[in-house]
Amino acid sequence: MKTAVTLCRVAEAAAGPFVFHDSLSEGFAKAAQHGFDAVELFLPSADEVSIGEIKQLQAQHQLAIAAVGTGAGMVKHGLSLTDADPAIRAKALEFILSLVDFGGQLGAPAILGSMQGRSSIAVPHARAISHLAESLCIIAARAATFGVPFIYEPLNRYETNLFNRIGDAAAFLIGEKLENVTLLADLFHMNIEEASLEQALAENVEHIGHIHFADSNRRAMGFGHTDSKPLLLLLHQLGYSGYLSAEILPLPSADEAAAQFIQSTTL
Ligand code: LER
Ligand code: MN
Repeated sequence: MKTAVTLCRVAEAAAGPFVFHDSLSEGFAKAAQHGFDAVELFLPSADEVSIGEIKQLQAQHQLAIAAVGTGAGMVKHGLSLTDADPAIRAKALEFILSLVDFGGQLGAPAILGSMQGRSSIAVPHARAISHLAESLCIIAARAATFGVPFIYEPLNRYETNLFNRIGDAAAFLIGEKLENVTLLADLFHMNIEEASLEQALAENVEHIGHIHFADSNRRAMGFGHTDSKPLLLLLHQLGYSGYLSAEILPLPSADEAAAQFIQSTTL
Protein backbone atom coordinates (compact mmCIF):
# COMPACT_ATOMS: atom_id res chain seq x y z
CA MET A 1 0.00 0.00 0.00
CA LYS A 2 1.13 3.50 -0.79
CA THR A 3 0.70 6.68 1.24
CA ALA A 4 -0.54 10.09 0.12
CA VAL A 5 -1.12 13.40 1.86
CA THR A 6 -3.67 16.09 1.00
CA LEU A 7 -2.54 19.49 -0.27
CA CYS A 8 -5.37 22.03 -0.27
CA ARG A 9 -5.34 25.34 -2.15
CA VAL A 10 -9.04 26.13 -1.74
CA ALA A 11 -9.58 29.07 0.61
CA GLU A 12 -13.21 28.05 1.29
CA ALA A 13 -11.94 24.68 2.60
CA ALA A 14 -9.37 26.15 5.00
CA ALA A 15 -11.08 24.43 7.94
CA GLY A 16 -11.50 21.14 6.05
CA PRO A 17 -9.80 17.77 6.55
CA PHE A 18 -6.64 18.58 4.63
CA VAL A 19 -3.11 18.46 6.00
CA PHE A 20 -1.14 21.12 4.14
CA HIS A 21 -2.61 24.44 3.00
CA ASP A 22 0.56 26.33 2.02
CA SER A 23 1.85 26.88 -1.51
CA LEU A 24 2.20 23.75 -3.63
CA SER A 25 5.99 24.00 -3.54
CA GLU A 26 5.90 24.02 0.28
CA GLY A 27 3.30 21.23 0.31
CA PHE A 28 5.34 18.98 -2.01
CA ALA A 29 8.46 19.63 0.10
CA LYS A 30 6.59 18.73 3.32
CA ALA A 31 5.13 15.58 1.75
CA ALA A 32 8.59 14.40 0.70
CA GLN A 33 10.13 15.34 4.04
CA HIS A 34 7.55 13.20 5.90
CA GLY A 35 8.15 10.24 3.57
CA PHE A 36 4.84 10.11 1.66
CA ASP A 37 4.73 8.37 -1.72
CA ALA A 38 2.28 10.83 -3.25
CA VAL A 39 0.12 13.90 -2.83
CA GLU A 40 -3.65 14.24 -3.23
CA LEU A 41 -4.50 17.65 -4.69
CA PHE A 42 -7.51 19.77 -3.73
CA LEU A 43 -7.44 22.76 -6.09
CA PRO A 44 -9.83 25.67 -6.80
CA SER A 45 -9.89 24.77 -10.50
CA ALA A 46 -7.97 23.00 -13.25
CA ASP A 47 -6.22 26.26 -14.25
CA GLU A 48 -4.83 27.01 -10.80
CA VAL A 49 -1.46 25.56 -11.79
CA SER A 50 0.04 24.24 -15.02
CA ILE A 51 0.71 20.56 -15.66
CA GLY A 52 4.35 21.53 -16.28
CA GLU A 53 4.69 23.07 -12.81
CA ILE A 54 3.22 19.99 -11.15
CA LYS A 55 5.52 17.69 -13.15
CA GLN A 56 8.49 19.81 -12.14
CA LEU A 57 7.52 19.55 -8.43
CA GLN A 58 6.99 15.79 -8.84
CA ALA A 59 10.44 15.34 -10.34
CA GLN A 60 12.07 17.55 -7.70
CA HIS A 61 10.46 15.68 -4.78
CA GLN A 62 9.93 12.20 -6.30
CA LEU A 63 6.21 12.18 -5.56
CA ALA A 64 3.28 10.67 -7.48
CA ILE A 65 -0.13 12.31 -7.77
CA ALA A 66 -2.52 9.93 -5.98
CA ALA A 67 -5.74 11.72 -6.92
CA VAL A 68 -7.36 15.08 -7.61
CA GLY A 69 -10.40 16.21 -5.60
CA THR A 70 -13.30 18.05 -7.25
CA GLY A 71 -15.02 19.44 -4.13
CA ALA A 72 -14.12 23.05 -4.97
CA GLY A 73 -16.96 22.95 -7.48
CA MET A 74 -19.33 22.66 -4.52
CA VAL A 75 -17.61 24.73 -1.81
CA LYS A 76 -16.55 27.52 -4.16
CA HIS A 77 -19.22 27.57 -6.88
CA GLY A 78 -22.20 25.70 -5.34
CA LEU A 79 -22.24 23.15 -8.20
CA SER A 80 -23.61 19.63 -7.93
CA LEU A 81 -24.42 16.81 -10.35
CA THR A 82 -27.91 16.43 -8.83
CA ASP A 83 -29.00 20.08 -8.70
CA ALA A 84 -32.60 20.78 -9.76
CA ASP A 85 -31.35 23.25 -12.37
CA PRO A 86 -30.04 21.55 -15.56
CA ALA A 87 -27.71 24.51 -16.21
CA ILE A 88 -26.04 23.99 -12.82
CA ARG A 89 -25.77 20.25 -13.45
CA ALA A 90 -24.12 20.96 -16.79
CA LYS A 91 -21.62 23.35 -15.16
CA ALA A 92 -20.90 20.75 -12.48
CA LEU A 93 -20.15 18.17 -15.16
CA GLU A 94 -17.87 20.59 -17.04
CA PHE A 95 -16.01 21.42 -13.83
CA ILE A 96 -15.44 17.75 -13.01
CA LEU A 97 -14.38 16.91 -16.58
CA SER A 98 -11.80 19.72 -16.46
CA LEU A 99 -10.27 18.15 -13.35
CA VAL A 100 -10.43 14.66 -14.91
CA ASP A 101 -8.42 16.07 -17.82
CA PHE A 102 -6.01 17.75 -15.41
CA GLY A 103 -5.47 14.61 -13.33
CA GLY A 104 -5.42 12.39 -16.40
CA GLN A 105 -2.39 14.22 -17.81
CA LEU A 106 -0.62 13.38 -14.54
CA GLY A 107 -1.78 9.74 -14.52
CA ALA A 108 -4.09 10.48 -11.58
CA PRO A 109 -7.81 9.81 -11.13
CA ALA A 110 -10.27 12.48 -10.00
CA ILE A 111 -12.67 12.00 -7.08
CA LEU A 112 -16.40 12.74 -6.83
CA GLY A 113 -17.25 13.58 -3.22
CA SER A 114 -19.34 16.58 -2.25
CA MET A 115 -20.20 17.46 -5.86
CA GLN A 116 -22.54 14.45 -5.99
CA GLY A 117 -25.04 16.64 -4.08
CA ARG A 118 -28.21 15.17 -2.59
CA SER A 119 -31.84 14.45 -3.36
CA SER A 120 -34.53 16.89 -2.22
CA ILE A 121 -38.22 17.68 -2.69
CA ALA A 122 -37.27 19.32 -6.00
CA VAL A 123 -35.13 16.32 -7.07
CA PRO A 124 -36.61 13.10 -5.66
CA HIS A 125 -34.25 10.26 -4.80
CA ALA A 126 -34.74 8.13 -7.91
CA ARG A 127 -34.19 11.15 -10.17
CA ALA A 128 -31.05 12.18 -8.26
CA ILE A 129 -29.66 8.66 -8.59
CA SER A 130 -30.38 8.68 -12.29
CA HIS A 131 -28.58 12.06 -12.71
CA LEU A 132 -25.65 10.59 -10.79
CA ALA A 133 -25.51 7.43 -12.95
CA GLU A 134 -25.72 9.44 -16.17
CA SER A 135 -22.87 11.75 -15.14
CA LEU A 136 -20.69 8.92 -13.84
CA CYS A 137 -21.03 7.17 -17.19
CA ILE A 138 -19.82 10.28 -19.09
CA ILE A 139 -17.02 11.10 -16.61
CA ALA A 140 -15.73 7.53 -16.38
CA ALA A 141 -15.52 7.34 -20.19
CA ARG A 142 -13.42 10.55 -20.22
CA ALA A 143 -11.16 9.17 -17.46
CA ALA A 144 -10.68 5.99 -19.51
CA THR A 145 -9.13 8.01 -22.35
CA PHE A 146 -6.24 8.72 -19.93
CA GLY A 147 -6.10 5.11 -18.71
CA VAL A 148 -7.24 6.06 -15.20
CA PRO A 149 -10.45 5.24 -13.33
CA PHE A 150 -12.88 7.77 -11.85
CA ILE A 151 -13.40 7.53 -8.09
CA TYR A 152 -16.84 7.80 -6.45
CA GLU A 153 -16.95 8.46 -2.72
CA PRO A 154 -19.95 7.55 -0.54
CA LEU A 155 -20.26 10.17 2.22
CA ASN A 156 -21.91 10.12 5.63
CA ARG A 157 -25.59 11.05 6.04
CA TYR A 158 -24.84 14.65 7.00
CA GLU A 159 -23.12 15.26 3.65
CA THR A 160 -25.27 13.32 1.18
CA ASN A 161 -28.37 11.14 1.08
CA LEU A 162 -27.40 9.37 -2.17
CA PHE A 163 -25.03 6.59 -1.01
CA ASN A 164 -23.72 6.42 2.54
CA ARG A 165 -22.40 2.84 2.60
CA ILE A 166 -19.76 1.15 0.47
CA GLY A 167 -21.89 -1.95 -0.21
CA ASP A 168 -24.84 0.13 -1.45
CA ALA A 169 -22.56 2.14 -3.72
CA ALA A 170 -20.99 -1.06 -5.09
CA ALA A 171 -24.45 -2.51 -5.80
CA PHE A 172 -25.33 0.74 -7.62
CA LEU A 173 -22.21 0.52 -9.84
CA ILE A 174 -23.03 -3.09 -10.69
CA GLY A 175 -26.75 -2.41 -11.24
CA GLU A 176 -26.03 0.52 -13.57
CA LYS A 177 -23.21 -1.44 -15.31
CA LEU A 178 -20.88 1.52 -14.66
CA GLU A 179 -17.41 0.68 -15.89
CA ASN A 180 -14.15 2.35 -14.90
CA VAL A 181 -15.63 3.73 -11.66
CA THR A 182 -13.99 2.68 -8.40
CA LEU A 183 -15.05 3.51 -4.85
CA LEU A 184 -13.35 5.61 -2.24
CA ALA A 185 -13.55 4.10 1.24
CA ASP A 186 -13.24 7.05 3.63
CA LEU A 187 -12.94 5.50 7.08
CA PHE A 188 -14.28 8.67 8.75
CA HIS A 189 -17.57 8.39 6.84
CA MET A 190 -17.58 4.61 7.30
CA ASN A 191 -17.18 4.97 11.06
CA ILE A 192 -20.53 6.75 11.04
CA GLU A 193 -22.35 4.56 8.53
CA GLU A 194 -21.03 0.98 8.51
CA ALA A 195 -21.92 -1.67 11.08
CA SER A 196 -18.39 -3.07 10.68
CA LEU A 197 -15.45 -1.40 8.94
CA GLU A 198 -13.76 -4.79 8.42
CA GLN A 199 -16.83 -6.37 6.85
CA ALA A 200 -17.50 -3.42 4.54
CA LEU A 201 -13.88 -3.42 3.34
CA ALA A 202 -13.69 -7.20 2.93
CA GLU A 203 -17.00 -7.51 1.08
CA ASN A 204 -16.27 -4.70 -1.37
CA VAL A 205 -12.51 -4.72 -1.77
CA GLU A 206 -12.63 -5.38 -5.51
CA HIS A 207 -14.47 -2.06 -5.97
CA ILE A 208 -12.25 -0.01 -3.66
CA GLY A 209 -9.70 2.07 -5.55
CA HIS A 210 -8.71 4.63 -2.93
CA ILE A 211 -8.85 5.00 0.86
CA HIS A 212 -9.07 8.11 3.04
CA PHE A 213 -7.37 6.64 6.09
CA ALA A 214 -8.82 8.78 8.88
CA ASP A 215 -9.66 8.10 12.50
CA SER A 216 -13.20 8.33 13.95
CA ASN A 217 -12.77 12.06 14.71
CA ARG A 218 -11.13 12.74 11.33
CA ARG A 219 -7.71 13.14 12.87
CA ALA A 220 -4.72 10.94 12.03
CA MET A 221 -5.16 7.28 12.98
CA GLY A 222 -4.23 6.90 16.62
CA PHE A 223 -5.72 10.29 17.55
CA GLY A 224 -9.29 8.92 17.69
CA HIS A 225 -10.85 5.59 18.72
CA THR A 226 -10.48 3.43 15.58
CA ASP A 227 -8.33 0.33 16.06
CA SER A 228 -6.23 0.78 12.93
CA LYS A 229 -3.77 -2.14 13.10
CA PRO A 230 -6.38 -4.86 12.37
CA LEU A 231 -7.64 -2.74 9.46
CA LEU A 232 -4.15 -2.40 8.01
CA LEU A 233 -3.56 -6.14 8.35
CA LEU A 234 -6.89 -6.89 6.74
CA LEU A 235 -6.23 -4.57 3.78
CA HIS A 236 -2.86 -6.23 3.36
CA GLN A 237 -4.44 -9.71 3.44
CA LEU A 238 -7.14 -8.62 1.00
CA GLY A 239 -4.41 -7.54 -1.43
CA TYR A 240 -5.44 -3.86 -1.47
CA SER A 241 -2.60 -2.10 -3.25
CA GLY A 242 -4.00 1.44 -3.66
CA TYR A 243 -3.35 4.55 -1.62
CA LEU A 244 -3.95 5.21 2.04
CA SER A 245 -4.44 8.95 1.83
CA ALA A 246 -4.27 11.43 4.70
CA GLU A 247 -7.52 13.32 4.30
CA ILE A 248 -7.38 14.33 7.95
CA LEU A 249 -7.53 17.44 10.10
CA PRO A 250 -4.15 19.13 10.57
CA LEU A 251 -4.28 18.67 14.34
CA PRO A 252 -2.62 19.28 16.71
CA SER A 253 -0.50 20.68 13.86
CA ALA A 254 -0.05 19.76 10.19
CA ASP A 255 3.41 18.31 10.86
CA GLU A 256 2.28 16.27 13.86
CA ALA A 257 -0.74 14.95 11.93
CA ALA A 258 1.49 13.98 8.97
CA ALA A 259 4.06 12.26 11.21
CA GLN A 260 1.34 10.34 13.08
CA PHE A 261 -0.23 9.29 9.78
CA ILE A 262 3.04 7.84 8.52
CA GLN A 263 3.59 6.02 11.80
CA SER A 264 0.04 4.64 11.77
CA THR A 265 0.41 3.22 8.26
CA THR A 266 3.62 1.33 9.06
CA LEU A 267 2.87 -2.29 9.89
C1 LER B 1 -14.17 14.27 0.56
O1 LER B 1 -13.17 13.34 0.35
C2 LER B 1 -14.88 14.03 1.83
O2 LER B 1 -14.60 13.09 2.51
C3 LER B 1 -15.95 14.95 2.18
O3 LER B 1 -16.32 14.75 3.51
C4 LER B 1 -15.55 16.38 1.93
O4 LER B 1 -15.85 17.18 3.00
MN1 MN C 1 -13.02 11.69 1.98
